[in-house]
Amino acid sequence: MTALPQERRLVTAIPGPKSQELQARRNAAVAAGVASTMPVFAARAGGGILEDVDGNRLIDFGSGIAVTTVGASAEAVVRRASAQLADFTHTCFMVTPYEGYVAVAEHLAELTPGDHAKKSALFNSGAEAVENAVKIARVYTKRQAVVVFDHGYHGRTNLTMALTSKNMPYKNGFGPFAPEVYRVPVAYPYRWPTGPENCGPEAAAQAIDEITKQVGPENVAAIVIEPLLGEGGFIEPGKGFLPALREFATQHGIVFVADEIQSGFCRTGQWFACEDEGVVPDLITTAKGIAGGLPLAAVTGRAEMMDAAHAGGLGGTYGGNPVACAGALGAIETMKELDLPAKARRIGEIMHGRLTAMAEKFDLIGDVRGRGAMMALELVKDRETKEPAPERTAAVAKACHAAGLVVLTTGTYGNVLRFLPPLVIGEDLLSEGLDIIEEAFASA
Ligand code: PLZ
Repeated sequence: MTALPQERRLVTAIPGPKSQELQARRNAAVAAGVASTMPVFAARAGGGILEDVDGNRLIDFGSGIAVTTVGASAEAVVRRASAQLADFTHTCFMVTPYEGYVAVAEHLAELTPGDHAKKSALFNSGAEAVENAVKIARVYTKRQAVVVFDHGYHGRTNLTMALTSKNMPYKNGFGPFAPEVYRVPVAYPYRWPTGPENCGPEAAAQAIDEITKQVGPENVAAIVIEPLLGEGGFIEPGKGFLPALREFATQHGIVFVADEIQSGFCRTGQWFACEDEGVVPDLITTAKGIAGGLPLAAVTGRAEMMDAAHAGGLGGTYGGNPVACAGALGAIETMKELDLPAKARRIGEIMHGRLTAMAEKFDLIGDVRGRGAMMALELVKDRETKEPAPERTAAVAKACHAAGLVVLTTGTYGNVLRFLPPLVIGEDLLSEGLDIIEEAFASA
């Protein structure tokens, strides 16, 4: 296997003829409900580059939605997963277990916040991990209510649709949704009525008041929150918000669940985003970055909570598949060897500097935010009214795509450009990607 050259290269228009051919086949064979950001078909990917079937090489600022943190063909992931493939693909951990699953659980206990005794259960997708965190919290507390937040995203299965705040495209027409889910305000500094300074404590007081008055803390099994909200628009809750909710959960015997599926595994410059304010969750859900692109997810948490479910109460045919576990061991090895939390902080520094400078030049940019390699721009029609600018956000993204840069949009109002490069991207590619973004703003 030859290494993929780490250079942007455009040899056709985007999409090229081969991608267009595949797109026609796709339109005939693949359900319309499954959409794609770009109509460009992948051939190879690695480092900071994604090569398409026409030979174009795109700079990757998406990582397949925050998954390929170590790159899409990291040496240790490929080596370990390939060896595992040759040994055996599957036995089912619930039939005859294997070491890789145990080793991943051991790493999760070591890497996640808190020095209490921890255990893990492995699953296939982020949504499945969140569903299982709720099952565990309910069986442990013998309570039913689950509290979630404005702008929160937790998945597309029935329960996780209920936990997710945004109707289009995630929920519209797909109800009825699971009961006993309660949504309260989140500390969104850019849009907090009294300003970003007061946002954390005020939003926490409001959320706690609503939980107390509308649900009753004694009925709440779990508070589920993304420490840095992903699909909602890369919202960093105002300082003090997460610690206040953590404290409230402790006072009332509520299980505090950090959904670190998007923000975890080095992405924000720490192993987990909740470390930023020293918040130690009871349960933590992980997926995406955990296994270098192979499908794996986990719930990790306090041993007494994780052990609350009866034997046979948790599981699934493929959960903790041996090839995915081998991939995770390769990804974790890479993160440690290359010190990827430090790499994410370095990426964050470079991006923050460049994006802040762009915000001084272009009025369209209302807010620059994020941490590490999880950065975003919120685009507004008017800086006073902060009216969201989703059409112009789509236009800037489209201009980036045409120039050979993969970028994603996000946010409740569809007006956020988000940047999630692989942490192994070279600094030259990183700044070239930022040049493309700047040019896209200039032309928008
Ligand atoms: N929790 C915080 O970010 C997945 C969704 C993409 P799955 N985010 C990307 C889409 O449009 O489907 C996510 C997340 C957080 C849960 C999930 C769900 O993870 O692996 O997609 O099920």
